[in-house]
Amino acid sequence: MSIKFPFFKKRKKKRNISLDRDNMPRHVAIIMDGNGRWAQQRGLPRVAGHKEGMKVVKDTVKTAVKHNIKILTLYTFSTENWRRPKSEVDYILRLPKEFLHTYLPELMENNVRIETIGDFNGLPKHTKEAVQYAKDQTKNNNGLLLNFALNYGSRLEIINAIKQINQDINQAKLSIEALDETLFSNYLYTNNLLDPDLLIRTSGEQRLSNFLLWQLAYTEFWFTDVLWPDFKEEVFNDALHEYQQRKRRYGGI
Ligand code: V0D
Repeated sequence: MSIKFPFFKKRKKKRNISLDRDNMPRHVAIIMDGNGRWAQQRGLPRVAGHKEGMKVVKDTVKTAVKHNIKILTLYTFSTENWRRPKSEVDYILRLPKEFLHTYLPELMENNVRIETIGDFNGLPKHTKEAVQYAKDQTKNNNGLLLNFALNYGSRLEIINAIKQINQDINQAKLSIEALDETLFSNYLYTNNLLDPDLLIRTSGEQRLSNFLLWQLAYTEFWFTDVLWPDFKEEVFNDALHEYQQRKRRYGGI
C-alpha cells in the first residue's frame, strides 16, 4: 500500500515528458520573438533582451545537438528589421561576432556546421566577416547544421528565384517545361536543405512574418506565449513532444 504525503507534494507538477529518439523532427525552424518585450518588462533597454536571447540561442543549439536534430534554422534578422531604430539595428548586427567569439569553440566541439540564408551581401562588412569566418571554420563538421536566417525575407527570396530562372531560360540553361516544384526549390536559399518538419514561434504571435513561405507548406506549427529569452530546454521539449503526438495521430489513420 502506498502512503501519500499531500503536504509534501510539490504544487507545480514536474513535467516528465518522454521523447521518442527515433521520431525527432529532422529540421526545426524557429522565429525567436519577444526579446524586446522581455527587456521592457524588466525596465531594461530592448537590446538587453537581444543579448539574453543570444544566450538562449546557444542553449537551444545544445538541446538540438542532444536530440540529434539535423537542421536548426533560426530567424535572426529579417529584411524588415532595418526599419527599427538605427541604434538597435547596429547593436543586433554586432551580435554574431559576440556570439561566435564566445561560443565558436563549443560549436566546434559539438561538430556543428554554420550556414546562412538571406541576402548576405546586404549585411555590414564586420558582420559578414565574423559569420564568414565561422562558416569556413565549421564547413567540415557533419553534426547539426545551424542555419541562421540573416537579412532574410521570403517574398524577395521567391522573386530572386524567378529572376534567376528567367535568366537561365534566356541563356538556354533551362527549359520552362522542366520547371517543377523540386527544380523551383533549388533556386531558393534553402536549396539542398529538406523542408522544416516543425516551426516554432515564441511570444504569442501567430503569423509567419515573411519566413520560409514556400518551405513551410507541409510543416507542423507550434506557438507559445513564452518570450524567447525564457525559451528553456523544457519549453523546447514540450514543442518536440507535441510534434511527436501529432505525428502519432496521423500515423494511426
Ligand atoms: C537577436 C534573438 C545569434 C534574436 C537571438 C544579426 C534577435 C539574438 C546570432 C548569430 C541575434 C548570427 C549568425 C552567426 C552567429 C550568431 C544573431 C542576429 C541576432 C542578427 F553566425 N544571435 N543573434 N544574429 N539575436
